[in-house]
Amino acid sequence: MNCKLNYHTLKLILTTVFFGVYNLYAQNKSDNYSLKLWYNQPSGKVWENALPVGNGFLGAMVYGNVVDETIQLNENTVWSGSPNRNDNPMLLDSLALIRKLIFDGKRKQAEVLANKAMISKKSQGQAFQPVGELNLKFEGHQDYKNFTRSLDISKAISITTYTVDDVTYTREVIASFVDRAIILRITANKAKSISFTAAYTSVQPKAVFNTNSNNQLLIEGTTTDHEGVKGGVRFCGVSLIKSIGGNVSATEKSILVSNADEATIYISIATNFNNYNDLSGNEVERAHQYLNQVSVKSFDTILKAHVPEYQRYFNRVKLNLGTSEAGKLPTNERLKNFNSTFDPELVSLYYQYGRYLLISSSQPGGQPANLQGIWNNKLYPPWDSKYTININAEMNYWPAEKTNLSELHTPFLEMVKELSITGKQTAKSMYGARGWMAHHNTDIWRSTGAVDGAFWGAWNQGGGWTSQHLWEHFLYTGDTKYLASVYDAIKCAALFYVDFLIEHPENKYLVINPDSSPENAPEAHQGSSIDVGTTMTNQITFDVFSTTIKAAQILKKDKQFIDTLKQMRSRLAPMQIGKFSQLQEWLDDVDSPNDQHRHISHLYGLFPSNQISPYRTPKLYSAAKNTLLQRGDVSTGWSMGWKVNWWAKMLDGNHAYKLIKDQLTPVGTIAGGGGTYNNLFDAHPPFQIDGNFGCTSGITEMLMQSADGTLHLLPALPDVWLAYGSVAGLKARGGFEITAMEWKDGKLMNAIIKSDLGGNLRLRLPNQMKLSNGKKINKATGDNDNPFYQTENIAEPLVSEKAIITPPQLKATLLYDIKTKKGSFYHLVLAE
Ligand code: FUC
Repeated sequence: MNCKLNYHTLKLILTTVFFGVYNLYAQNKSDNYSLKLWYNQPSGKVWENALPVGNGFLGAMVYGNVVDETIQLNENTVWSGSPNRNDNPMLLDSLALIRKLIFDGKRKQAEVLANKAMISKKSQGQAFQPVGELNLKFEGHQDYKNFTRSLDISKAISITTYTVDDVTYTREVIASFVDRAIILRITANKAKSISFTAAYTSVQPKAVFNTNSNNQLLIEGTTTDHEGVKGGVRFCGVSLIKSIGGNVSATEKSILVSNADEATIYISIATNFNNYNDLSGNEVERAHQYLNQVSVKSFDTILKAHVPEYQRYFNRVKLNLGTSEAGKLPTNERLKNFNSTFDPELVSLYYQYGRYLLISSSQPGGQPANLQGIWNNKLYPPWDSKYTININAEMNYWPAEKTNLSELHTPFLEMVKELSITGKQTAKSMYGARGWMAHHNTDIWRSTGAVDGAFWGAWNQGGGWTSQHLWEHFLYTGDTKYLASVYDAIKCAALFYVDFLIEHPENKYLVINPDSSPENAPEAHQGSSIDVGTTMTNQITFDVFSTTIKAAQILKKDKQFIDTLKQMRSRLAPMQIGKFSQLQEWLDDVDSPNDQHRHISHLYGLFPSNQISPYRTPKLYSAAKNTLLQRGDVSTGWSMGWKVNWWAKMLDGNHAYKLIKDQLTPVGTIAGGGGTYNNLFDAHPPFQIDGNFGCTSGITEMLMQSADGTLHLLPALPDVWLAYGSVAGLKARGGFEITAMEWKDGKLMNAIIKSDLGGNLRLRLPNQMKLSNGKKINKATGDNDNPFYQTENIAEPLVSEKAIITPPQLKATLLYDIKTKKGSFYHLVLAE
């Protein structure tokens, strides 16, 4: 069968079939509202009204205030403290007793002891901190009209315009993706109209402000001491203001610009941070070096390089879910109206905003996106704006691979590699185990100790879960050289489990003890979270072993170790279906059907893992659905973001869409839940970026899934999107790219798939398709031999006598096989 297309035919098809439609759609619009956040009011004092720009190293929140403009500044390595560890080695002596107490059901006593012997006596994790604010004062601009401010996420630029006395002023702000700087240009449509004063302020107690003879504005300081760790990150910010016409002068702490035709502010910030263990850099030299490089260029030159560099990532994915009149209003009004009008463009905007935020907060060589990405104005932000690795930090990276931003996964993967070094000492000193581990939090110092109290901090699966990202990156890229480079971290995550698993005295399963199911506790355990053999932990252990086995097989390594892992894996507890027909969260059947806890950790097996499937494990699928229904929809932002993914995996597009509606509700208007701020930041509340990323991932899972042995197109379209839609550029495991895909009246009409790695492409499709050259596609037969699509056999669940298993009623799908060639495109069209 010759289903290969040559490149030129493909280009033609792409243009006519897909982009033709897309362009038509774009032309029908008077303005490109679809990729813009915009407002008719300044932010005032509300940080969550301001608009974020960032380049992975620097972040800024642009308030768009007329008289007192504020550009709030972050640099990704400005954290409290300095290199430190926070293990509590007392645990080693108490471990046996804690384990015994837990096995004896004395969980409360075990928790008291764990609080003493396990929880860190040192840092509970350090805080991501702001640098300060650049304030611009525009005297005489009180009476303005024609105000708008916007963030164009197709170009990564924020623009504020307004008119005073018939002079129209425009301020443009970018965080350059080429230069390590934030640049702001102020223009006016009348010469000599621009006058303002610029000065830094900061919540950093040790910040010092100055100007120098070159009319540069300086802010320097050292971050704070925190929880007994000396503040050691020195930061230096230098801003240079250049004007065309007029005059620039300096006072002791501010720069004055008067009667200029145009002004450009170049903002550079650097620190002494080299890595988690080394603060020997020179922040002053660095900041001046970045400034010198950028300030010789005009704003136009910088913008001309910035936009394509940003679009190199952003333009890889296009999403069209339809348009409506509702999309013409300012973003805050659209958010307010979303639940009562049909505004499909707000969903595509929110989706692309998730990608924008990842591109802006996570760039190779920089720190991973933290709880607030790279945007924080508080000295001690909620949960320190660090990395919570019992869900939140992982969620940040769910969209990375599938929305075609694979390189942007790297900062997280680098962090995991560093944790595999720091976490080795924790495994040894606290648990007497080989390998590496981490508890539920980490920070820029890659701390791996247990923090915050045993209720939360006794969870010891941070290494296991984060290590799965190393493997996922391989599943998308197929890069064996990369796999070899991270194999040690993958293997040593497993080694920790080999040493730490222990036989349960009653049921003889291999279990983790002490254990917990993140931040939840059943009433039957007297409110104690500390436990043994929880479902999520068993699932993570299963994945850690399975991926290590596969990685070792691919790299032809460690035969004996593979045997050990296989043997131990077979002794893990199976999943269980309890008396309320739910998937059990704990080893004993103690879940309450009224529990609405935001963490539903035992559904890790449904997503992001793939142990529960409608096709392979129908009983577990049925139980997982009951659990989702019992736990309810409305919750914190990230929890709702996770639920969009789960309902997509349930193949229930309408329920997934219901969660999108809950998420796209103005913060404070949904009782007991999160929602969204005016700037489309997700609300826990407070602001937490994971919900943005989780929802972007979930929307992708509604359109395409690639974890269950097949590449499944349109698995969970909600009714509201059935009429028409298209998406281009999504990535699937095994190096497949959905170069274009279009549906109409619920039917998949067109799909062009590129194969980067070759191998069998097993498609699961909602309707019959043929190749564009008229040839039939082969029906799938036997197992899918594509190595990136291998699924694991899951043990039969134990089912309570009281459980009712409802067999899933699934829409019919068709399975096809295409033997693909590396680098080739395959174009499928509807077969009537
Ligand atoms: C976990 C969650 C909280 C919050 C925090 C940062 O502890 O349970 O809801 O998101 O992380």
